[in-house]
Amino acid sequence: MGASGHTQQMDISKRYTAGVLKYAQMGYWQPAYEPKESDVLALFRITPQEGVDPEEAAAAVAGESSTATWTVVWTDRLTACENYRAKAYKVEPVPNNPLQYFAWIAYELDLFEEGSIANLTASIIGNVFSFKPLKAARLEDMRLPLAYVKTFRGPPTGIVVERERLDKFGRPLLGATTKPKLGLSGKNYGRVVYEALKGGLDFVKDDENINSQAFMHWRDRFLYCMEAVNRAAAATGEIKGHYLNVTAGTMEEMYQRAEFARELASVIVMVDLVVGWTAIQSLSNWCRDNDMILHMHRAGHGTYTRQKSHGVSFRVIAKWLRLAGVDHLHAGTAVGKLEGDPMTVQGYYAVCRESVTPVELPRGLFFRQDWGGMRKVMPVASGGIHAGQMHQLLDLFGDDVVLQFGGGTIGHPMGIQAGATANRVALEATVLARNEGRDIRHEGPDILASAARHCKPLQAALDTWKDVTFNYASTDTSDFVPTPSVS
Ligand code: RUB
Repeated sequence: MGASGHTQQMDISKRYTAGVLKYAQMGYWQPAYEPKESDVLALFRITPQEGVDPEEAAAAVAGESSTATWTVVWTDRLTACENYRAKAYKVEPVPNNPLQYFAWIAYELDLFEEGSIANLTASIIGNVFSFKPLKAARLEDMRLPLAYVKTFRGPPTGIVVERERLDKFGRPLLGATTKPKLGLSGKNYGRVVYEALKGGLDFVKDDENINSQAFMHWRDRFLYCMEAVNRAAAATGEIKGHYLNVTAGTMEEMYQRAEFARELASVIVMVDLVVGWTAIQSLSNWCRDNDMILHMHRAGHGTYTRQKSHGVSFRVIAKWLRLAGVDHLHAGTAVGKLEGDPMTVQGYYAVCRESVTPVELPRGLFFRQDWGGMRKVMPVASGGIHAGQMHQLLDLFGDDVVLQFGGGTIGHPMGIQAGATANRVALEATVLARNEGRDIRHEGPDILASAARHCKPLQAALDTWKDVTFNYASTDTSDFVPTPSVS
């Protein structure tokens, strides 16, 4: 593959003579190469154009994501080019998909600046996704060598310290996203927050698109929300929080908002993925210096993570975000309104929570990833879930997760406090049953029904939402096992 029409097959002894060589001939296909412990590894799913040899396509991805261009350049010889060239070392057909191939690529560690996701991504996903000889490309997974992992600071707080600060153990945390997403005034917004926290939730959350609009400027929101947090904490004796979204148009403005959140004694701030890698790393540093939990809403990710043939898998985004340093990360529900195959989603949770993420093909994990003691990220399950699914959520995700019910709290027929109480009682009943050794996956509906006999809000939640499902086939499923979606 090269500039089509001009491609010359040249004698390899003339490697540095001006002209066009295949990427494989330029040294980017090395099937005998054995990756080193210190290499950055990437697995791409590629769909070559008709007639393009998959090994050449893999070499082209290696070339364009490291040192190559479309033609020979003599200036290669001014560098340690044999080292700096990425090496495509394996190509294999994707199971049950004759048009696609997995291409395995190794990168020398020297190619990357320490502690910079911006730099890593500029190489790995910089050019290759627009490359004409490929119909499509997707970054499926990465292995970051320990030496590189240790150049990042990771989550500012982490799961263990978050639980200690909040004094909440042995169960998932409960949250809710304030609804409607846009339009409430500060005072009404604060009321929603108070009701949800007082009713039993641990956290309430700004939505991704709440920043500082005319109907509610950010300072009003922060003031009313923190009044709600403080009143609910006083009324319940529990530590409460509201994720104050500091997303803004400039870094200066984000710092200003974060600092006001700190002055008001918030335990947590929030930011949207759309602010970009450098802004995320800077805010993470600020959170570390200010003992603040950082909640990450993955706004926008579906534009490039969802389709299996093109883009970047969310498992890779989750790896980058753990390095960049977030404490909470929206990682999917498997049972709610948004895309999420159950095993694929469990793979994201493993990226967030394991000390060493193992290879598990059915969960989409292609590499063993040693996190080198880096703090763990609390995954957040959010999007179209309700109390009647509590047993499924606990069974799928265990304790270290925030379960967030926005509509499933605020839309409760008896009011917001009742909605929160329904979720808290459903959670505690299910955790108790699990701890007593019951099979919550199968007995869950009975466990919830008997808890509801003593809790009218839970009964109303079960009655209202019992038939609601989002039973559509997932698009991002494992290539290695079929997994039925959970409704
Ligand atoms: C939650 C909601 C959030 C999504 C984001 O509202 O819409 O913005 O959780 O998705 P509700 P994800 O609980 O009413 O559905 O968590 O997958 O990034």
